[in-house]
Amino acid sequence: MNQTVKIRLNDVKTLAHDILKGAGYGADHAQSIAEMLYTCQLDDCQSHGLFRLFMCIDTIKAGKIDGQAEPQITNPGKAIIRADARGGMSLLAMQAAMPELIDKTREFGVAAMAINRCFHFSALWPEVERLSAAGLAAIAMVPSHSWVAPAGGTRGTLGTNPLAFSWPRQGKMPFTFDFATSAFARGEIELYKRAGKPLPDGVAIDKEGNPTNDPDAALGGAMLTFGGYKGSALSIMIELMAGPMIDDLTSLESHEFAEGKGGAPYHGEIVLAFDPAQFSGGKLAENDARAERLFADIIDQGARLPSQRRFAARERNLHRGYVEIPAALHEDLLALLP
Ligand code: NDP
Ligand code: PYC
Repeated sequence: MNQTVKIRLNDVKTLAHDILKGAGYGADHAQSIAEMLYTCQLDDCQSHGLFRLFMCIDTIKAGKIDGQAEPQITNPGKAIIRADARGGMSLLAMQAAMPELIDKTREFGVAAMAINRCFHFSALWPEVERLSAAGLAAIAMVPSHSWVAPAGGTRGTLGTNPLAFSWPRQGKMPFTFDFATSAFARGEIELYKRAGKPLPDGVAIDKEGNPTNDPDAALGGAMLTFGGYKGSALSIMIELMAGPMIDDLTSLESHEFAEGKGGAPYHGEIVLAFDPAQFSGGKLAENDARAERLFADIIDQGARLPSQRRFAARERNLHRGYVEIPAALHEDLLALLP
């Protein structure tokens, strides 16, 4: 970051909330979106923090979202919870169904939540981390828009399709990771564009299918998956599990639905939760200790666990009472205020 601005923690939520309300989101949606943006900004997740307000506003402007939608929660199967966002942003539906997902997982050992008919702009780690705070392991997956070429392909078919996992640890922050199955998240490429920086190799191809380091050419061409055919296969799995399996759209279909009008993708999300206590054969403490041995062996080598940067940022920002964002971003956000 070059020039930065410090924003006090409470002001992060207020700024986001006021922009969202002013743009036409209902009070509950504005509150849940602002909370998510604050949570990400607190952890210095720049690509899905306050920066994502632009996508939220573009979504309203595109005219397809219902900014007042009230989610509806149903139980199509014993351990399945369906949270129908009914054409609104995903977060209110997710929040409404989360307590039931936790209860069902404790009851059955395994449970799944399908969020349907939602616009989706956010990071997934806050959702799986919340489940780990309740002592559960969790996986969350979501498609997006068909910006990403399959390995060996030349045009966008897959979404940036993030995969998040979290594992509860006694008395410690959970083991959590959350990443796009594209080499870069779309939001990260947009940040490179804003900063006028070239992309590293291996992130995207241009419209003609040639490798490119130019963010504009990447956004107009196709993104690449991480890890070649391995990331590509994981991304296809996410399309299937969070698309047709839960009776919702693939990234291709979401892209078509948008009709080039911009804003957040519209599709579904799946969250799977597991209760380690019920798998443990009565040896939860012993099994937890074995998991801790695994983490210790990783850390002993000087490697770091995923999310450590994030947890450190959270602690630092909470301690000092503010977050720092680029001054140019702050200026552009202020211009969104009603
Ligand atoms: P990153 O590449 O920034 O990070 C991926 C994960 O890897 C993080 O958990 C990170 O931990 C960890 N990590 C990074 N470096 C190391 C390292 N050296 N050793 C161990 N772990 C490491 O993620 P992306 O840019 O791919 O995704 C960013 C966010 O974008 C995600 O939260 C994702 O959910 C969101 N997203 C949302 C989409 C949507 O459709 N809703 C689509 C695509 C992405 P740490 O944070 O501590 O560095
Ligand atoms: O960064 O790829 C991304 C993204 C897509 C939808 C929300 N974020």
